Amino acid sequence: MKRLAGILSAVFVTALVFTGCGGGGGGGSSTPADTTPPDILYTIPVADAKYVDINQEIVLIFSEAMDSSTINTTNYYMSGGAFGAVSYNPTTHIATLTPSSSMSWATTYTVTITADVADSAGNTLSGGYSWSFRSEPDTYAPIVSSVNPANGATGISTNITSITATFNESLAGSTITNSTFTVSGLTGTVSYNNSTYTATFTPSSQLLYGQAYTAALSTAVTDTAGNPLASTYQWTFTSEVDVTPPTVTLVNPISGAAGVARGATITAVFSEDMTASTINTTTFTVSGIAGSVSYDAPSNKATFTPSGLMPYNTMLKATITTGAQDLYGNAIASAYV
Ligand SMILES: [Ca+2]
Ligand SMILES: [Ca+2]
Ligand SMILES: [Ca+2]
Repeated sequence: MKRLAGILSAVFVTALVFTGCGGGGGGGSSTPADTTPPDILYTIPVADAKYVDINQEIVLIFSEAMDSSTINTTNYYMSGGAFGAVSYNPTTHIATLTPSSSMSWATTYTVTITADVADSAGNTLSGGYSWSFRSEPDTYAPIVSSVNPANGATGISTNITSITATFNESLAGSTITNSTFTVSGLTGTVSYNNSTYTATFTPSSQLLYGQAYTAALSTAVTDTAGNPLASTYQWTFTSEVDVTPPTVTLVNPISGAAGVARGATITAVFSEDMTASTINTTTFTVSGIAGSVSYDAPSNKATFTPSGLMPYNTMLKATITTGAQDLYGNAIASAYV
C-alpha cells in the first residue's frame, strides 16, 4: 500500500513539471512525494573493522525514516548466525542486530542488508549493502591522541575549567580516577566520556598565575580489554601571567568620616593577595602619625595602628603608595588617598 501511494504521488509531481505549473517545485501546496531511495550513513562496526569485541551489537544508521516492517531478520542478517533479534528505532533511524550469544574470536563476519528494506514512502535501498569486520581480542595499549591545553602551551587562563586527554579507543572508565589522572599542584574532579574517549580533569580552584603545571596519566589507565597505557603520559602547560594591578576595595574609616575614635585603627582591603613585605610604614601612612602596619594574608587587609591616641578634631589623611604590590609585582595604579 505504501509503495503504491508513493508511485501515485510521483506520477502526480511529474505531471506538474511537464505542464510547467510547478515553477520548479515551489508552487505546490502539498509536500512533494519522496522519490529518493534511503541511504546508509554509518555502521558499527565500520566496514573492515578489526579487533571487534565478540559481544558487539551491529548498528546501522539510515539517512531517513524507514518502513519498520521491512527491517527484519530476513532482510538484515549476519553470516554465521548468532544474531537473533533485529530492532528499528524510528526516531534515530537506527537498525540494530542484537547478539543472542557471543561471536567467536578471530572470525570474519559479514552483515547484509538487502534491497528489500524501504523508506516510509516505499523507496527501496538500491543494491542492498553488505560489509565485513573481524573479531579479534584487543592486545594493543590505548594511545593518547590529543590533549588540551596542548603540551608546552603558555598563557593558559587561570580560570580554565577542564584539562583533557583524548584517546584513540574506548577506555575502562573506572580506571580514570584522581589517582590515575593528576595535575601537579591542583586538586580537582576527574571524569570520562566514552562517546569521545575523553578524560577530563576539572580543577576545584583557580590556577596560580605564571605557573607551570604538569598533567599525568598513569599506567593504571586501561582500555576496555584491560590493556594499560604503555607508559606514564605527561604534558606541561603554563598559566597566564598576572598583569592586573591590585586595587583598594574597602577602607575603614570611610573617606571623610567624622567622629572617629581617637584610638581607632585604619584598615584597607585589597582586591587580591598582596606581597606582605610591600605593605609597611613607608607604603601605608596616616598624616605623619607614628604607628605600625600589619598585613593579614587571608583577608588581604592592611591595618595601620597608631602608636598613641590620634589628635582631636583633626582631618587625617591615610595614603597607600604605589609601592604596594600584588604577588606578581604589579603595583597599585596610583597612590590611594
Ligand atoms: Ca526517501
Ligand atoms: Ca586497545
Ligand atoms: Ca594582580
